[in-house]
Amino acid sequence: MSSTGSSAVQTPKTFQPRIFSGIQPSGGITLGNYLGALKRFVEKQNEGIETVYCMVDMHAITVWQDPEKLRYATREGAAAFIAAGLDPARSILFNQSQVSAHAELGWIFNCVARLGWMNRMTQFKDKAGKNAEAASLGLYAYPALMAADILAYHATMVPVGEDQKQHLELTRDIAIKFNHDYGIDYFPIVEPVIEGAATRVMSLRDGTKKMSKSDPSDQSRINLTDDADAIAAKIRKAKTDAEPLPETLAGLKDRPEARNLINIFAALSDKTPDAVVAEYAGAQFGTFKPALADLAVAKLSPITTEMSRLMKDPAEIDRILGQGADRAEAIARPIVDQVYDITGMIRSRR
Ligand code: AQP
Repeated sequence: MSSTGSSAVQTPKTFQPRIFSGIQPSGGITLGNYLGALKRFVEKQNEGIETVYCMVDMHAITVWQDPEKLRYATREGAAAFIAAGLDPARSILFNQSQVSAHAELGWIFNCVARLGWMNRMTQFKDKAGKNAEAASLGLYAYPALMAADILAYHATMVPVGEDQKQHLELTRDIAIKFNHDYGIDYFPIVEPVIEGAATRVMSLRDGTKKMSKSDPSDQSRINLTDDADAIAAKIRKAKTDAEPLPETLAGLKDRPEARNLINIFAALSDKTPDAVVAEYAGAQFGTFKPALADLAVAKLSPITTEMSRLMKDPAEIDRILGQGADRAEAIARPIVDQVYDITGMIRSRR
């Protein structure tokens, strides 16, 4: 019997490998989301690990979303997953709000996370900006809900881009504190999986800023819905410097825009940044940018085409999300029910 006094509670000592990750439908999917997340989500599925992926619509509303646009972006995000190679029969694909376990566990974690921890979250500071008083409480609490997204599945690995590292550390802290406070080894301590050449794709207009869906400038990003001409034009106009490409990667140290384009090339071509620099050593951007544009179009166009085909049948996307939600619920419900037992909540409606 555990220290909670509930005989219903069992202590899972080992956790089967399971991957969870998500994307916000807070706008169109960008090249950053594709290289930092989607592409790698599909690789993980193909490695044969159990994979659970989610359009995190409840995270999206931490900043204002027009309801029709939110529905559209959720379907479009799901279409991007499938077009990028996700198989809804092998992976679980759903939208967060259809599985109430996320919100329920999110509340419990609001009571586990400490204000001091939340105050250190740099993404809140970045997103709330100078007018933090006007930011939603949800934006502040976002990382606790993210911890719930992951831990409601006892997920052990979370592939994300570099920007989510701090939130995953918080997820670990929440799991450790919950396990400690209730004297039970209940939640796994998750491992962030931040790998590849493009863990942080930068804005095409400013190599020190992350490429983001919500950047006011459309020129700052490549959207998965951009056509070949738009992709080529954005790469042609991408900010760079006047120097040719160096002989080695070390030569890109203080050249964030050039480094970003090399990383994008490497990630799209499944090469290392070192190999790409070696290939284009001494080249001017007048040579490198068209090569990058051709590569980006070749890799992204099939995805764009498939996305627009899938978007013609929104009912089919909703059906896939609904089926995924049923499968997600089957995993998360018993885990969250056990949390109620552990924390001393009476559940007598069975
Ligand atoms: N620029 C990026 N480079 C690499 N990975 C990225 N990710 C996001 N931007 C980049 C990764 O994509 C996944 C989903 O992110 P998200 O949609 O949950 O939210 P985000 O990180 O806040 O992405 P955006 O595009 O910047 O959205 P907005 O503008 O709405 O805030 C995550 O794994 C993330 O690391």
